[in-house]
Amino acid sequence: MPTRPRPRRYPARYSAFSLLRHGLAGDHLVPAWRDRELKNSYDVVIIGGGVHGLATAYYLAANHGITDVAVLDKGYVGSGGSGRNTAILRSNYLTPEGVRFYDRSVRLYERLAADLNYNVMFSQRGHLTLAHNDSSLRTMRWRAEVNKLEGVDSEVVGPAEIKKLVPYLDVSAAVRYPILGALYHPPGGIIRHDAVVWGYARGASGYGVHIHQNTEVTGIDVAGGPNGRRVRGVRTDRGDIAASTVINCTAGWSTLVAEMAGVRLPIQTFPLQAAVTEPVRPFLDAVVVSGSLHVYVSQTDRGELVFGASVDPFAGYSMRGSLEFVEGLAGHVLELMPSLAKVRLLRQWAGLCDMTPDFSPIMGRTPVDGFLVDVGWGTYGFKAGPVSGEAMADCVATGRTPDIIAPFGVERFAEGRLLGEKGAAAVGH
Ligand code: PYC
Repeated sequence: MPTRPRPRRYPARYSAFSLLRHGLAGDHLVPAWRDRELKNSYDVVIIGGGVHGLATAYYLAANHGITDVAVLDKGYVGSGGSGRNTAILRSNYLTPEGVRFYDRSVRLYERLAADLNYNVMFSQRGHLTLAHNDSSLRTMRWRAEVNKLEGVDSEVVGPAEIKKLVPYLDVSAAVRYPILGALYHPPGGIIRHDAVVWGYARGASGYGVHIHQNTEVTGIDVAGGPNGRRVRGVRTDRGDIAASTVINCTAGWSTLVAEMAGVRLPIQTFPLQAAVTEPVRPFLDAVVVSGSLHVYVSQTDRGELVFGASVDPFAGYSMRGSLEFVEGLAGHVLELMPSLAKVRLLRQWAGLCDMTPDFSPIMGRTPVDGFLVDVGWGTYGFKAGPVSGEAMADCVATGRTPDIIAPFGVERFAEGRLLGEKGAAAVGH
């Protein structure tokens, strides 16, 4: 059992006087993580500097003492899906395997600020998935029962309870999409997504992990081993790196990276757009999702309304916003909350979602020895960051696939053991 390395200490708490002293002295700009020389060999190379890659690096170091680890990102940390999502956390999934997995993530998120000594601003304000017709209501009941059996707090509530939780929703019958009920999930909420990324980066770096931004992987070396398929390292635009373990933690480019190692994945990539308004007075506490209207809304602590929808109808790699999206989104939001008609949108953006046929991720070992994947995150990747990092780190350190991710192996597609999560994956896709 390796002894746990001690993380480098960073200034943690300030009194009012020390804050003033640091502010005046200008010595408060301690970088959250260190820049290091790129070595030509590491024990573990992680491709992708988003929440999944950084959490994996952090738990490898913190839980297993494995610190000879490099996280490579072709851009800057959090520049992919981790900085482009709508920051919603929840565990009210449909399959028992999914519920258990995301519940572990919510629990890790609940203690993340303390674990990382970094304020990630997790606000468990409750999550409501509205049902506008009988079939949605049936799915909500189904989800509530599976959630309860797995110990997750979810229940179906009626219009009167919804009105108490979100007074600005029109729950009368006199609307085009009447609200018949909702799946209410009190532990759900929102988090400051970039703080999570920075916190993990800082934590991992404190243990000695190397984080290399602007370092693009251009190839993966595979040779030798019992079946001629053993990973040897990666090629990058800054030189070759030897490694006996390489983990693909990318989103958007996961199939292209896996193909570099000769692994084909059943994934198609779609853009997902989102938008944010000017700040308005706090009026919306819970996160509100409507599958039928393809929309979800939350209000940040600064007062902005964050809106998202389902993925674009065509596969692609574009990360530009479109007018069609904003038009559709505005129409759907106004069906739910007509009083927002005068609120102005400030920004819109897109991220890339790697969709699998069953709307569940692909995690664990692959037919290439030493090459692991943590991919296929569709529209649900950010909420799974902590549990994925913890499980992938266990998988590398112990050589065994942890039970919590065993259902998500890539072999399920060949074996016909799909894990259908479509009924609980974001909004209707
Ligand atoms: O699965 O909760 C979700 C979600 C929100 C935004 C995209 N996906």
